[in-house]
Amino acid sequence: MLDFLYQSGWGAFTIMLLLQIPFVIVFLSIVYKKAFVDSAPSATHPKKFSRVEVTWLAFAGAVFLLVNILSISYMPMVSTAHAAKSGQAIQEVDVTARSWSYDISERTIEAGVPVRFSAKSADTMHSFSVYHPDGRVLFTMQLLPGLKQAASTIYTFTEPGRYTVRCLEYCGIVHHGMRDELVVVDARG
Ligand SMILES: [Cu+2]
Repeated sequence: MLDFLYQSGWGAFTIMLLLQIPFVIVFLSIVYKKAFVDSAPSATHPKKFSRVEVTWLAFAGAVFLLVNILSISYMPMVSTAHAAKSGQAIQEVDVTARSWSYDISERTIEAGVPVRFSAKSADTMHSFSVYHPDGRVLFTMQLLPGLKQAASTIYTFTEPGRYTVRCLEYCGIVHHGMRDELVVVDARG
């Protein structure tokens, strides 16, 4: 069930639809109420904050903070800084994107070894986006043309497999065909 949700376009579409249903229900019920049940202006007291509102606001604020704090280490710049500081050997991979293919200096990568992807674009805006074999996007780098310094990120693959590379910035008529592959191999094997 969960596999279906993130491995197919229909899964993403279903989730999007489900997320929107509560909003649509609330919206339509308010429209209905103000049109047919009670069309007078709403009686609000801007200076009074009810207990329910304060509780709700505190709850939403706490969830917001918690989610942000817990996910900090997953942010690419933070995990990149950690990997760079760890002193571990880093595998270097250079990427040049052009319409509509990639030059990748090394497509075979060892699992468990941090890889620094240094990527640039030779012509127009592209991206270097890496997908897990099960279809999840692991990270994406936006590649702007004309920059002196390559964009770079460090990522450590943990599972062997075939990882698809795709461009996620619309870059012209064969944008959909702009894909490549990285093969992650078990370091011991
Ligand atoms: Cu593209």
